Amino acid sequence: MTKLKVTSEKGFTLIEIAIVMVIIGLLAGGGVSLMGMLSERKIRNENADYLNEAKFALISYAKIHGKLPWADNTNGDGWENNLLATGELPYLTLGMKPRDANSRVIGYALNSNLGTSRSNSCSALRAGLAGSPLVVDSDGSTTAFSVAAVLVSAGPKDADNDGNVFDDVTAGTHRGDNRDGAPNFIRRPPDNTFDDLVVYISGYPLYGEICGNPVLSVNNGSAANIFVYNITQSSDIGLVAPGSAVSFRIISGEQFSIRSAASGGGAIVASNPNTPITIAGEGTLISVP
Ligand SMILES: [Ca+2]
Ligand SMILES: [Ca+2]
Ligand SMILES: [Ca+2]
Repeated sequence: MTKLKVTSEKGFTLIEIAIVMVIIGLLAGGGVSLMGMLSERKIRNENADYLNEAKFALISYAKIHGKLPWADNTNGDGWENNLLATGELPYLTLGMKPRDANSRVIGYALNSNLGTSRSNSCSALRAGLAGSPLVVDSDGSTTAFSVAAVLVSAGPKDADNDGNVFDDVTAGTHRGDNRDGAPNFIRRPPDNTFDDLVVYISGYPLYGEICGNPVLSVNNGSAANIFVYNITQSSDIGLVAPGSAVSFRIISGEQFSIRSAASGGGAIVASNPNTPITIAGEGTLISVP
């Protein structure tokens, strides 16, 4: 008869248990930091989406009103404050949700020539934007350039530790300050001392969205030739004979007058509406009685 042989299983030694505990600890720690990174990435993506949403709301607002809204001041009521060019996004004026994924209202600045009317906006855009807001984009040169509007999400923290959630860059080739855009705003990838997100609206695309190529029609009910003079380009766009009507396709944002002689000569002829006039966006009829 065969006897069953009983063997005793050896347990884990203390050292083995300690090693396993250390490995579990390392894995858990890594998991926590991985979770942290994923959640930071998620918040950053949400902020980028929110900025783009605000950008397109601004463009649509400008299409309808021919102007960008003014900024909201730090009273945070969400409504634009007349003539305020740098402040916070007027989220109620735009009908948007108020805050980014870090629960902050985003910074907003516009070129002040774009805050009043379609003809002023198109005139400024036609001429080429100048002045603030200026942006230095680290994807390009160190030269600051003028934009129609800029939007800044301060990101999760005051990364440069200067007491303001918006960050500035005072060293290196690409510098700027997102607190107030003075001397310029700065767009660049995040690092240990900078975590703001910046998007901007350039002038020429906005011109394409809100200005178009309107038609200027001129009716001449008088007994003399009249001359349609383009003041912006210092040249006649045409002559309208007595009793006739002529339509011209023009460049939005340019200024015109009706003259009694060629090349801006003679006198301004009385008309309805009177000239000089800046024409933008929509077709316009000028009648000379
Ligand atoms: Ca306000
Ligand atoms: Ca920041
Ligand atoms: Ca800061």
